[in-house]
Amino acid sequence: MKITGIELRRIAMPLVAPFRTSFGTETRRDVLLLRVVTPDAEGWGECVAMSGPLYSAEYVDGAADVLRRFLIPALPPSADAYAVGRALRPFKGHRMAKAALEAAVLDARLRAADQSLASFLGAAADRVPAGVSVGIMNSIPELLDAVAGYLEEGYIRIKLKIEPGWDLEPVRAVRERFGPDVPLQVDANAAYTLTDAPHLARLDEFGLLLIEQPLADDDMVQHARLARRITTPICLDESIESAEHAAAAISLGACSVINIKPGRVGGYLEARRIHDLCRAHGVAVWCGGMLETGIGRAANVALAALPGFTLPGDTSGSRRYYATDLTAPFELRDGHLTVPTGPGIGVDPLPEILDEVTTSTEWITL
Ligand code: SMG
Ligand code: MG
Repeated sequence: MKITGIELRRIAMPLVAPFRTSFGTETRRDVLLLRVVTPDAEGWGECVAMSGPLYSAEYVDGAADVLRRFLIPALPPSADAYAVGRALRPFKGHRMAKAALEAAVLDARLRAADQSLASFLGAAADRVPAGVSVGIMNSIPELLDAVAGYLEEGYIRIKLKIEPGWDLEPVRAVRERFGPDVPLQVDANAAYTLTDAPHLARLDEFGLLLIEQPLADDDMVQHARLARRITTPICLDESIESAEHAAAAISLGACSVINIKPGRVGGYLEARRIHDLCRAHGVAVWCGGMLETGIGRAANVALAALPGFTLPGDTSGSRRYYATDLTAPFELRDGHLTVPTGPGIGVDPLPEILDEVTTSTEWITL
């Protein structure tokens, strides 16, 4: 399949409310979209890098730069998604940029072949449970209101963002108000160190599904030590950038659960490899989120339908973040999102909305 050219399109999407984590507050999502054009079909990819290098080293201007200077020029003239991965391998890092390019090529290929991404990846379900990630709030009452609203909408798992000073109290308050049966987990985004182990052990009594990325990204060994000192299962997010990292984490005992984000690991193909590896080792996985628009969300929902995704993901409805999504909105039905069945990712950006939110476009001829 010959690629004629690729469009880099930057869009700015206002969030319905600020989203605060241990590393910062987002009020607007600055997204890079890729549109791969071939004679037979077009494909879309969403780059999940944030505006600044705070979640990880990548950031959206950096992703656009490496794509135009190195990654896109390295594409073979006629590429399938596997060939994209091979062609990009010499370039270190920049997994979110690589993932977006591979996703756009894969989408174009699948649309041309009239196959859905879900069926290509090996999906086993036609809907996936919806979880929601709840940011750090200014007060406990504000948090309880937010959680109440999400439970009313039908979310079947709640994740609370935590940081030192906002951990035991919010978890205790949510448990007291909503009871012990609400599936509840926390995400620290690497805000603690191993010296906090006694404090983190105080979360044990709350029956959490897991604690996500308590320690620094590169602290695999210390996560293994922490795992022996707390009973809450440890889930890694930022630490896992490849199937090799996942294998290392599993053999070290650094985690018993992995959050799979296709952007963080370099694409949907690597995400599937991690899924397969974890499944073979009996390690549960779930699909993470990076505040995706409908484009990235559609692809994540397809991935989350694979059989090893046994925990609810950060697969929320569009309106969790966006009053108006780029595509037809994802909506909860009985606490679930429906897996798209159309060719490729199965959704298209709505042209008028896309134009409204676009801040720049750039065309690269191949
Ligand atoms: O898409 O619902 C979503 C975001 C879920 O909490 C979420 N993502 O560490 O898992 C994580 C964070 C990373 C993005 S924070 C700006
Ligand atoms: Mg996380």
